[in-house]
Amino acid sequence: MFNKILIANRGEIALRVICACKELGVKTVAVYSDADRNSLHVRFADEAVCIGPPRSSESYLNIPAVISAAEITNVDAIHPGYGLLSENANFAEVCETSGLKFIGPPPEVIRLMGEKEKARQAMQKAQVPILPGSDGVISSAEEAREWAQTIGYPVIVKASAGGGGRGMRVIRSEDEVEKFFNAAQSEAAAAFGNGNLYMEKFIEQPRHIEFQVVGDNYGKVTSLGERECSIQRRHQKLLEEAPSTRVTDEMRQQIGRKLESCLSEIGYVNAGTVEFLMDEDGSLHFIEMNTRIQVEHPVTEMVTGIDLVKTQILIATGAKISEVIPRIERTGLRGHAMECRINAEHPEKFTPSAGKIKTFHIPGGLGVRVDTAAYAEGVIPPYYDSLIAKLITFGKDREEAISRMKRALEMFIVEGIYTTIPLHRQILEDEEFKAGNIDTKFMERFFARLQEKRAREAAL
Ligand code: MV4
Repeated sequence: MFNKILIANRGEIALRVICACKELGVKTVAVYSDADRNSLHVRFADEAVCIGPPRSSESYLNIPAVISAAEITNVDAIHPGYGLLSENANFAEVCETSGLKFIGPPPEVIRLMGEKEKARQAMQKAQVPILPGSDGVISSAEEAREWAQTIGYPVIVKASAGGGGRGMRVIRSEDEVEKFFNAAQSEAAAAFGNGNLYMEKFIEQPRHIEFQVVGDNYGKVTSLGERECSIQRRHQKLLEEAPSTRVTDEMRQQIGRKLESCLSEIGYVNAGTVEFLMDEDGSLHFIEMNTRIQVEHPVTEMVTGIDLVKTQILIATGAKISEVIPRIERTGLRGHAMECRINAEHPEKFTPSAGKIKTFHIPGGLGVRVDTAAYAEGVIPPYYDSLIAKLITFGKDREEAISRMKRALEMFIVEGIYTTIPLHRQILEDEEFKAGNIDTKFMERFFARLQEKRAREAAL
C-alpha cells in the first residue's frame, strides 16, 4: 500500500479522495491556491502545500508546482480527481518519469481516448456499437459533403480533440456543409490547438447513458453498469441516476461484456466511463470515453456497494479486481440511486453565485448521502466550477429514491448564496421526470412548461 498520496484537486472531490485514504490508512497531502487557504481539503489532509495564486492556470493546472509539492512532501502517488489535470496525458507521463504513481490509466491510454475518432475506431473494432460515421478524420469540406451523403442528413461534425460540446456543428443539408465544417474546424483549432474533425449521424433527442468500468494491471476489466445522465443544461449535468429505466438486464450484460473485452485489449487500467447515446429506438451507440473518476460516481457506488475511489487506489498499488471487488458486487445491482448537483448558481439564470455561505444545514437519515466541502461561514470563490455539494439518495426503487430526494432537498438549507436546490425541487415534481421521460432536451421542455404554468397563474 502507498504510504502517502497527494491530491491534485480541490473541493468535494479532494475531500472524497481524503476519505478513501483515511479508510485505507494512507497519509494525504493537499495542494491549494491562495483562494483555498481555508478549505476543508486543507484542514483534513495530513499536510498541505500552497501551489500558487487563485486562478487554476497558475495553481491547480501548474504541473511543475504540483510535482514540486509531491517531491517536497515525498508522496508515492498522485490522485488527480476530475477536471483539472485528470485527463492530461502529459501530466500522467511527468508523474511516472518523476517516480510518482499516477492514479489513473497509463498516459498512452489517456491519449488514445483523448482522440475521439481513434477511440471510436477502437470501439468499432471490438464490436461495441457506434453511430454511422466517417472513417477517421475528414480533411476538407468536400470530403465532409461526401461523407454526409453516405451517412444521410442530419449529421454532426465533432472535434477529434473535443468534448463538452465545443467544436461541434449539426449539419442538416448539403448547403450548410461548407459553412459549418469551416466553423467547427476554426473553433476546434482555437480551442484545442488541433482542428481535426470527424462526422457522425446526428441523433435529435438522445438519452445520455454512460457505463462505469474498472480495469486492473493484469488485463481484467469489469463493467459496473450504467448511469442515466440526460438531465443537463448547456453540457452541465444537473441530475444523474442509476440504473437507467430504459436499459434492460440483457442490454447491460451485452454492452458490459463488449466493453470488458475491448478495454482489456486496449490495456485500460483504473476507473473509466464510457459514454453512449440512446436513440429513439432504445439502441445504445458509443460516443466517447472519459479516463477519470466522474462527478456522478456516487450513484454507481450506491447501487453496487463498491467504493470506487478506494478501488482506484488499490488498483494503482497493483491489486487485482478479484481481490478488491467481491464477485457478488461485480455482478449484481441493488435498488436505485439519484444525485442532484447543488451548484452555487442562480437556479434559473444559471449565473455563478460566489460569496460567503451564512447557513449550511445538511440533510441526513437512511439512504441520504452528501458529498461536499462547503460549510457555514465558508467562502465560495469565483475562480472555480460552481459545484458546492452533491446530494445523493438511495432507495429500494426509483420512487423511494425520489421521495427521499424530495425530503432531503427540503431539509438542505443554504443561505447567503443562490443554489440550484429550488430548481431540483421543481424537477422532482415534474410529471415527465416522474414518468422517466427524460432525454438531453428535457430541460428545454421543462423550462417551457414552467413558463406556461407561470403565464396561466398570472392570468388568473
Ligand atoms: C451527439 C449528439 C447527437 N448525435 N452526437 C454533446 C457533447 C459531446 N460530448 C457529445 N454531444 C452530443 N453528441 C451525435 N451523433 C448530441 C450531443 C449532445 C449531448 C450529448 C450528451 C449530453 C448532452 C448533450 C446535449 C446536447 C448535444
